[in-house]
Amino acid sequence: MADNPALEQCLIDLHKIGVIKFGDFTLKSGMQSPVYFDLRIIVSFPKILEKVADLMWASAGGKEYHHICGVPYTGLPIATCISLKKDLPMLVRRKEKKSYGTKKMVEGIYKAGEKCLMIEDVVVSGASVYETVLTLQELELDVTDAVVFLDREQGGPANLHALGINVIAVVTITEMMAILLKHSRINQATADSVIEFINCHNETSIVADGKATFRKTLVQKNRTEMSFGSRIQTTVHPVAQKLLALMVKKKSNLCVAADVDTSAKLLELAEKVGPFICLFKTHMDIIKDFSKSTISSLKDLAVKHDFILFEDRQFGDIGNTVASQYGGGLYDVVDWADIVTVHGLPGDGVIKGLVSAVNGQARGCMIVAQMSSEGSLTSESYSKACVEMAEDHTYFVMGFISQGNISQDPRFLHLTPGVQIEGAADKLGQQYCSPRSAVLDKGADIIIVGRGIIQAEDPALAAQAYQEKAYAAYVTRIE
Ligand code: 5BU
Repeated sequence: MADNPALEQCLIDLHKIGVIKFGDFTLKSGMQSPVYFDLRIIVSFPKILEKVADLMWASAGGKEYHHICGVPYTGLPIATCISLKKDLPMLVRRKEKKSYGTKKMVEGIYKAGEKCLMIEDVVVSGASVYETVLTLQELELDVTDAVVFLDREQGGPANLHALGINVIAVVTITEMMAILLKHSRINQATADSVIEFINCHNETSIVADGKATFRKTLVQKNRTEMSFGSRIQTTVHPVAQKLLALMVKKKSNLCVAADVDTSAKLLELAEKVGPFICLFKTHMDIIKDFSKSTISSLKDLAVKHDFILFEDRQFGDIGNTVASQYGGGLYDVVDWADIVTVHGLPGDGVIKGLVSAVNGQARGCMIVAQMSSEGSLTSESYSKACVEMAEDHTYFVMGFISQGNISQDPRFLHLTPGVQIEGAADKLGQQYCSPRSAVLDKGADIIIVGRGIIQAEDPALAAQAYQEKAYAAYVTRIE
């Protein structure tokens, strides 16, 4: 990047006043970050606010606009500053609709077709910019350009570009680190840790109307209308991507519930059903002779037959407790299970707790949003809250254990237990439906089958039958 003394001085000032912070931060999403930007505080430093506004206006490239609009909240004072200096009328979009009066979402005077420039402080996924742009576009304003001060290089400009919005950033996080390093504001190790973090978390997506936005095209579709293959590009979750690819390759949307009680039975079952499944679900605490070697043999079989390990641990305690349960104890689940189940009941601390125990591995979870058992207490509003929790934590949550189509967002897999070809119920409250009904009526992407397979005379043959029925139902669904 060419030398830009004004930008360099501005970044030094921002660092001095504490806008740019280094350390260990938990972001709104629960993600741990070594860097944090708090541009909100620039309202206390008018001279620095003015410098930020000047740099942003200079980056805007001299196009003509009728209006300027800041994304609430930090974009607002910056837009106000530019508005005053450039005599450019402002529009203000409310964060929440007023419950009285005109109920207008946008304050200011405008006409359809007028051009408006968006102003935002930091772009991560671009979701906030997009939300504001959508409101303005609904009012028939012409909004295609956004200027942001900092691009965190986590996919925001690409996401917005896919939705027809150009983003100009004053500075990227890489450039910012280089400038702070050049002026000895930080050391090499700090700069490296930030760059490494960005490299590991460089993809996000925007969900528009509950549907994920394709990065490469503008097509938006419902989950149940989409093929597993086309859903790969809608998610940035590494385990979800791997699972969807594996489901396509093996033509399998079958998960076996390996509810057996010894290591030998577990491994024998994995060997037999391995070729027909995408997921091998365990309740490891049922195994009487559990040991590290059970896990190492199971991992070998997962590689041999290409399936993913899924511990149905149903974490349901406070974050601090689940962190210890997940990453320690006899089972050390985080070490070997690619996916675990978790209850939404404790609130999102349970997700944050699990995430805190993940040490660089690709790991994910399914939220138990609905249960198959008779009299289950999972109400509609509870399931809805689980979906909201998933939407807030897409870097860890891959989907749901469900009994119905609770989300059309193609990123979220729906896994449905309580499936048997015959059998309607057991004596302890389990309720069954057929593989076809699970996929077509209940919106399952993956069916979970335990006793229907493990108690069959020939589990391999049974697994093959379930695989074929569930996959055929899925093919019917997307046709
Ligand atoms: P079955 O033998 O097919 O009934 O086994 C179903 C499996 O799915 C078993 O491991 C249960 O623990 C698991 N399960 C379930 O049946 N229903 C639920 O709502 C949830 C899990 Br959550």
